[in-house]
Amino acid sequence: MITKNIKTVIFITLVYLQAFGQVQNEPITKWFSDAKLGMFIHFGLYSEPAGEWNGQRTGRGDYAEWLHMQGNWPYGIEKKEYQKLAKTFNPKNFNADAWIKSAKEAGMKYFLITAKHHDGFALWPSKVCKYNVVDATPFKRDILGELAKACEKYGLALGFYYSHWQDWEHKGGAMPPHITVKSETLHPIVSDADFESYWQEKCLPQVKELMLNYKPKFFWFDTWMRSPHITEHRVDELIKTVKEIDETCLVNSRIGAHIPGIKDKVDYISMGDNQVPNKGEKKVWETSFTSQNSWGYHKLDFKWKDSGEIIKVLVQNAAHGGNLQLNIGPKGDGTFPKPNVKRLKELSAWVAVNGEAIYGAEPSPVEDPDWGYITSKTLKNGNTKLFLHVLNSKPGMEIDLKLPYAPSTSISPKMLETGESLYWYPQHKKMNIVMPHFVVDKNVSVIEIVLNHNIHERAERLKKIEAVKFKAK
Ligand code: JFZ
Repeated sequence: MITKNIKTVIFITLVYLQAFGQVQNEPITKWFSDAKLGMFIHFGLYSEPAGEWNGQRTGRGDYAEWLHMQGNWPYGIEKKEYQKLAKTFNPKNFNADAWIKSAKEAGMKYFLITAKHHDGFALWPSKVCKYNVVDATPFKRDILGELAKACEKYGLALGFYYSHWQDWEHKGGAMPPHITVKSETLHPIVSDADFESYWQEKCLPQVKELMLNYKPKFFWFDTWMRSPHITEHRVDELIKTVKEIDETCLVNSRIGAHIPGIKDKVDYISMGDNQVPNKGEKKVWETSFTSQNSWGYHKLDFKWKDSGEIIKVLVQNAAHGGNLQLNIGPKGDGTFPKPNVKRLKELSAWVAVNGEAIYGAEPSPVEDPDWGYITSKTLKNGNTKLFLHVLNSKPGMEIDLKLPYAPSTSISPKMLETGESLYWYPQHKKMNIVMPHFVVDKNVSVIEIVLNHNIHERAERLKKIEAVKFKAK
């Protein structure tokens, strides 16, 4: 009886250790690289004026969240004037559950929000600075707290955008470079000593507060050009502040975009705004992608991207090992603009059918074809499954898939959505596949191909054989 118990205990311990050991071996970025799709939110005092100030449209760049600097263009708005927006900030229809539910339904695996943007206003009851949603507005609700709860409920990873460099509220926060706005008189150049006081009094304590209060899984810090204030030492200090509380919390490269070797210091790489590269990176990366031109909701900006474009960028990034973070600027009342509601539904329909080709998928060893993009997965038995993402498919159109070797005739390509088997014929190291006569998806139609081997191993072996042959010659 006793030995049996001991045996059971040992058995359970071994199983536990093995499982635990495996979890430990996984890189901390695994969830992020599997995710492929996230929601980015720009929300704050600027959401109500939405790109308009005294009947005038915002200036250069036309970003609604830059109203403080771009309203009354080109001079910017006096701090006292801008900060009055807090007195009327009251997003009555804000519903954290509804936001996160729609993100979940659209296939988003994580959620990122501007905890504090450049204007320095905090969306949580910060003890560090009274310029926040509870102490300074009639709304008096902890927006981040409500969102954190909803993320927990729907299983989305929560992350914060925090403007560590620019802060237009604190006297020591960095101001926009003077080439950007004509604000010399309003905003003098900040000395390093003043910046240091902002850094110690506001930036570091607020980041610590966010870590302790809401346990985010990642941060998105924001610089985009050389700044004398963001030194390597300060970048290290900020990373340490995060990692001391939670080692697994991810940090992005825009914490110090201009610092040499920054990519080695951080967990993931952020592309420039709306930048969709043609090849991958050594580390996991993401593109933050606007729905309109502006990040914050802009009522006079009608450059809405359609869902086809969004889906194409999603598969292009996935094929190169990157994520897409689709930005939404909620309106001043706390609801999503109608065009976003529609696009989220369209995205939701696409991922409901084709999600398998995206989530947890990897780039394939096959180079990008001219008709679209390819992702791949390694199956449990070690074999490879390829997903061909065909853009703008036409009835009966022919596409070719170049393989590292001659294809076996037993391969059977199928449409992922309908299950239709596709006719194809081999030609040297190529499969010529005929698309269905009824277009499955006019944006991105996905074909799945199960190979009876591992394409990476097969390609490696071929390379070695070729090398031996070459030597023999
Ligand atoms: C910054 C912010 O100023 C902007 O308001 C928004 O939050 C966006 C996500 O980030 O703007 C940028 C940042 C980087 C570039 C351009 C604008 N860039 O790399 O070209």
